[in-house]
Amino acid sequence: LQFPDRLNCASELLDRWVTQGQGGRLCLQAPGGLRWTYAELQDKANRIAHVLVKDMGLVPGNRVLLRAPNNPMMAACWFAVMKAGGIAVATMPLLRAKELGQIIDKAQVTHALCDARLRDELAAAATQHPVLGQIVCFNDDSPEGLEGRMDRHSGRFDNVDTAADDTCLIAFTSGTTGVPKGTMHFHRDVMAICACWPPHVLKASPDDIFIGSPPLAFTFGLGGLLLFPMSIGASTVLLEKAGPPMLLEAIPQFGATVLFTAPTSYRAMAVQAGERRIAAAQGGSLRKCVSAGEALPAATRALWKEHTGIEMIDGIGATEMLHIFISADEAHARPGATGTVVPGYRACVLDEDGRPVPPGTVGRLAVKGPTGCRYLADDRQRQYVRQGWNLTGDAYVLDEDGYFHYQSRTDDLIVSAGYNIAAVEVEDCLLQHPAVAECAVIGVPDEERGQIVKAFVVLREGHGPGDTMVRELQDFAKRTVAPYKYPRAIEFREQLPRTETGKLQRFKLRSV
Ligand code: 3UK
Repeated sequence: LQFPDRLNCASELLDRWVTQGQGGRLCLQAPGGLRWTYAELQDKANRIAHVLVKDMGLVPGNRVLLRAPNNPMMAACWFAVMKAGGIAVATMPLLRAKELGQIIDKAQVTHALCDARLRDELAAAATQHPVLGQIVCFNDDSPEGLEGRMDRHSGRFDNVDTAADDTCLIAFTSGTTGVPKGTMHFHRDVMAICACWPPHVLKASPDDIFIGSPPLAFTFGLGGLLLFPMSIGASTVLLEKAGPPMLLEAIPQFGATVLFTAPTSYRAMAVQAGERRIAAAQGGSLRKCVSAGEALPAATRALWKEHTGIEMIDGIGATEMLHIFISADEAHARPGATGTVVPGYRACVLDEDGRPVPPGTVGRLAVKGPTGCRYLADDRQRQYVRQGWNLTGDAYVLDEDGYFHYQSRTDDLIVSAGYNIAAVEVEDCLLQHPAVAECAVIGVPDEERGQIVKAFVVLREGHGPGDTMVRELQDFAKRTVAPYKYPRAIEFREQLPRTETGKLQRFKLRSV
């Protein structure tokens, strides 16, 4: 991949279409009838860039916090920051003042664009962290609100002539271990992810309509729901609330064709749609379904296919790597495997000393490519990157055919009575039982065996917890996988602890 020395990703992803006479193409849609073309999004982003520079005193390199649910103004603000040469620091809508404060402090955030409905927590954080001196809100009718200010500026803006390796984004990890880390990405990294996975694996077309749930503050959502569609001139539907019921409704309503969401969300949609099948896919619009963020259980892949006829596209990505680096398209999907390495990247499986292990052996996943980990002021950089290889913290098995099979997080592998047990395999087995809606498996300390397998289970409607159900699930597991893998302990829950991005927080299960 080659990029010119000077590069601004907003010029490539947004302005290019208008310059090429394609400004009339549909770009963004949202519930309530909002439809913006590429030219309209450009006009908004240009006006916001003027507000940032002229009203708020932004200079290139300043960090701009963005806080909003997935909506078109959030997208316009993101591009405005790029155009003005700022650095976007997107934050999850559910964050509280304390967490926002940590981010403001760590990233030295000086400016913020915020959805007025989420103003309070940010205002509280800013009082504690006066480095953030400039906050302007949108969805706000007052003349001092962003829309009022936009009216007073021009719809034309000359993008700041940024270098390809100027930082344009600081993404915070969703924190499955509890402590968020900031990762820095350049303008060229944004273009690199658009050039790797989408054309080689997703293979969407300019007529596709993207939809999904991950927040734009999560790089899975930023890529899948904004950068990737715009890199090919396609359109995207931004939903502020995108739980399974809303997705089931919105997919047919917008005629969406490409869906991005997490494995649990696919499973919940399939379970909720029940016998009716998923209308969206029954002779309907949906044609590509991408799953990432967590291991995709083979049972969920099978359930989704049974309901929609669609083979899912699984892919592992990481905030540190910006997007997906191992994946497989529909035709090459293998249940139980994440896929093969995405063109542009290299991946291998290493032992504790950093030597490649033979195929079929569990080891640590290492990845190298056009994007990679750059932590902001964090000494964990040394643990993540060794000799140019990014260690994602995942245990994988590489098979003879080049497929990577997810096992667990490296610090999560269950070792019970000398056996290595992959939590996902046990989860996948339990998910095949008709009473199980969701489940999570961890290793808990045990005097005799070192660790034992423990399952947390959410039951489907119409099934009750109790000793009989415990025995039933244990017998089922013993019949389905090697008996030493069966969950010796089972606890029933109403729901499982998850991050805002749908990722299971195993550390919370372990600490009870
Ligand atoms: C896990 C997966 C198995 C894995 C992400 C797509 O999830 C994303 O980024 P995060 O920084 O977490 C990274 C970690 O999540 N993981 C993600 N996808 C899979 N495990 N199968 C998968 N398909 O532990 C990884 O190290 O939150 C995903 C695109 C962009 C992203 N940031």
